[in-house]
Amino acid sequence: MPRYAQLVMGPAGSGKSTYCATMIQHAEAINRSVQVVNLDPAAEHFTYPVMADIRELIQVDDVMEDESLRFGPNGGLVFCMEYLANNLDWLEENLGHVEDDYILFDCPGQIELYTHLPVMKQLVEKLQQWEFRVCGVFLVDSQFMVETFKFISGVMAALSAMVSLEIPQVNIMTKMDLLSPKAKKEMEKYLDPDMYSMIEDNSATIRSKKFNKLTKVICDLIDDYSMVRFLPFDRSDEEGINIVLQHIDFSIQYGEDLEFKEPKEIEEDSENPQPKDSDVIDEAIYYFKANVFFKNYEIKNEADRTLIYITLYISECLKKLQKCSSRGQGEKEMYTLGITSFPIPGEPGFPLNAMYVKPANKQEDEMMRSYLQQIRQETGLRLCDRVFDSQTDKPSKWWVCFVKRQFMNKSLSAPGQ
Ligand SMILES: Nc1nc2c(ncn2[C@@H]2O[C@H](COP(=O)(O)OP(=O)(O)O)[C@@H](O)[C@H]2O)c(=O)[nH]1
Ligand SMILES: [Mg+2]
Repeated sequence: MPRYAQLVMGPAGSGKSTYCATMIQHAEAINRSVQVVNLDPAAEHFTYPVMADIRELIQVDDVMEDESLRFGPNGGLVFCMEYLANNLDWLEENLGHVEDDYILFDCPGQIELYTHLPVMKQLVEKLQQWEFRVCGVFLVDSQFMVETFKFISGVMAALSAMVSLEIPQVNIMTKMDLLSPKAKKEMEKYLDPDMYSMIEDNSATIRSKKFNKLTKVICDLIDDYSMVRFLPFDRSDEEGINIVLQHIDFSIQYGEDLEFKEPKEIEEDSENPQPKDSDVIDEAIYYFKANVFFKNYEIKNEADRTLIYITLYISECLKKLQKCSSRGQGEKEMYTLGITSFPIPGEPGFPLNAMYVKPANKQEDEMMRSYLQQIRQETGLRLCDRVFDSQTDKPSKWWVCFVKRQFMNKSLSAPGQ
């Protein structure tokens, strides 16, 4: 069974330790076990519990005070990391041999560790030998990224780590909560970097023509190969944190063993039996599989049409439920979505007009509307049963799998597309 690791990197003060603390809290909230190892010999305080701390092996103050070494803070730190690389048995011992564990490594901020020194690479190789799947998580402070020049410098630092470590890497812009609304708006273009337009926007601030040209070429290259993308990170935004975690989990294939089960397997799963007297709503939830459903679906009768309607509605519900952290909140959202005015067959906006016959008169119209509304309400409630664990009120295992799957498959495609 593999083990999973995030190597949390980035310049000093970019928010690595805060990121680790936030992730630990988030993991707790969604019932996942995640632990942290502090690898920063100069760390003074952090707010998370550690499973291992490099300062038990070596302290940067001791190195700096050593008469024979006479290091400054930077040199001292690099010395400590090299010392770690030469004493990786210490780390192995502290990590133990727990299968399936998930560990964040809170690394130091010396940028040279990620650009040209071999220490981090040695660490990665060792972790891989110990059966860890490692994802690099490179943080940059959004405060320093609001201008094109600074953004490019952040991109290059992230790229440098990517190239030297040769592992999947997720890049993150931290401290999004500190940005003014205007800066946040400005930041949007950096999060989905259409580098061309950025350069056009800022060309007045670029003085040298040659420099302008070089910057443009670098941007084009990065853009063409989609090499560096950033995800926003705001420690107060649960949903955003979850998206970051999903990206990372996806890159190291965390939870492969929790994959979606085929309906037959679920039937055999005694914890999750399909209700004996199930109706079309249960069936739709039961067979709901993002992206697969419509492509190969042949409509045979009215029940199939209902099934398709419910399936589309399920995907709407799930988008809402993704933002809910408790069953109570979920039920409220589902109620609102269920009664919100919605189109029925024959009306513009109904997604399946080609497949449905519109009501022949006012009476049929009303009946159809009330039938669909009942279906919507009931579907929403039953989804809450699946999405929230009845004992913990937290998102269920099924839901965690689903979100992951959804992330991989993008959104549901409509019929005929
Ligand atoms: N407002 C805000 N402050 C943050 C955030 N992340 C980090 N900080 C602050 O930035 C400083 C440096 O953070 P720290 O996690 O110690 O950075 P590290 O050196 O990369 O480990 C601390 O004062 C944190 O409180 C964030 O998301 N929002
Ligand atoms: Mg730190």
